[in-house]
Amino acid sequence: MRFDILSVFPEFFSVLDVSLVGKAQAHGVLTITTHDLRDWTDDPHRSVDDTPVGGGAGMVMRADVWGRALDDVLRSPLPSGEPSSGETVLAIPTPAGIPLTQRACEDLASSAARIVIACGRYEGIDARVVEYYAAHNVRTFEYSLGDYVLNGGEIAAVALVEAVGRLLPGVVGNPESLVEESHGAAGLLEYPVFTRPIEWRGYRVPDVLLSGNHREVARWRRYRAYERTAQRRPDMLERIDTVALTKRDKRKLAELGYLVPQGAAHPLRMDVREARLDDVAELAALAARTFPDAAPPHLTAQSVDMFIEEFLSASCIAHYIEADEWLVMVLSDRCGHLAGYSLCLIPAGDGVAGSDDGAPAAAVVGGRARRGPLIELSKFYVDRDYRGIGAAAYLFEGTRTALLRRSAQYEEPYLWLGTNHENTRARHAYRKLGFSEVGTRVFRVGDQDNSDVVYAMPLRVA
Ligand code: 6GU
Repeated sequence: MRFDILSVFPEFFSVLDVSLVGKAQAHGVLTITTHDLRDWTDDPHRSVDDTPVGGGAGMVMRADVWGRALDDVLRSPLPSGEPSSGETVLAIPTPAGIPLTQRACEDLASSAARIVIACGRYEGIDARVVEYYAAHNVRTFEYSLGDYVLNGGEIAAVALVEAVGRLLPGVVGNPESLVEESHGAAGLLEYPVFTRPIEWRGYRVPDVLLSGNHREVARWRRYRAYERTAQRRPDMLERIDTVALTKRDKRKLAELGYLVPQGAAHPLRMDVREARLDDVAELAALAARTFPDAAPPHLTAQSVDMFIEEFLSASCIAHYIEADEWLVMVLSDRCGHLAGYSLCLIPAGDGVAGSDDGAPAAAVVGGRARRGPLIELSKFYVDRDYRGIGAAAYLFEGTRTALLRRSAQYEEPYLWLGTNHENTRARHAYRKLGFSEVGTRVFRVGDQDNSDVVYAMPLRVA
């Protein structure tokens, strides 16, 4: 590949003579020619700029000078021996360009035979220059390195040569190191890397990397990549492809707030937050469609409807949201669509919530006696498409955190719930969330009685 760089500072590009790009030049994999734009000026001052038409600060680079320079450079032949296949691309660094991406660099590396880089200074190049060449069958590419301003395009030209050049065959010694890197095919930032010494200033390399278990190492790296990407580049995480994700991958992403519901092509960023009054309509609809899912088969539709009418109507939900003793948490996307909710009854002081409903006031779990309130998890529902993907664990964690904030002054607050004994899916899920079975109760839905299992757990994780 051939690069031609035009600039008023051609001496700037001596950096390209060192390192891998320098070696690639020495081996003939790529050729870099720099050109002094002032060679195409036609006045004694060798001036390349003028004041902006229409007024304003700064100077603009002249179209006539750039036109003469680019005509010559674009017309000059490729060095002999190079395949003439591939396009010539006119690349123009500018903070007003499209962000330079790894995909764009890959595309240039595979499709371009020559890249001519026109480095502007001052306020940029007269806009007619790029317009003219685009109209005359030259592929143009106005690109930016990021959302900040440099004094000129030279740094960005060096960046383009290196980012494209390293993708050419033979530039990077081990092509495998191009596979698992940031901005690679997976669309994630790269996981953290380590080398010897294993222990350095009291910091140890993570043990899993020393285990020799390749599956575990691969999983550990994938999860660290998820975490990093979630923290630093959430925009990237929302674009990853979900088809190859395992159930465990989806659960890991859910912990980070990125849910992959049934059929979703990309993860969806969701929050667990307290419900607001503007959630009422959506929340009432969610509550009405999820409540029957947990009801045992012998319950009649009429009993279920009576229950929803009495306890889950929009006006009930508005009351739960407004009343201090109730905490309503929702699993919500950024458009306010709700995929799950929890409803907790918080007793006054270190009292018991739901003593008439079978609260296990005397229960001790894991040898940890209750010293604080016994809170009732009265409702805990996740929409159908969000089951089995870690959404419940994410909603529960958000609920637990909110409850801990509310009972921060107590040493050992407890949480309890009742669920129908036939609902094995829910019972399994509650055990996985950390609950233990502590008793039974009778729970009335409409005019029918149900036998429930009662679960409890300390709110603080051990
Ligand atoms: Cl490509 N040029 C200039 N002048 N500033 C920039 C840039 C390019 N990318 C980010 N800032």
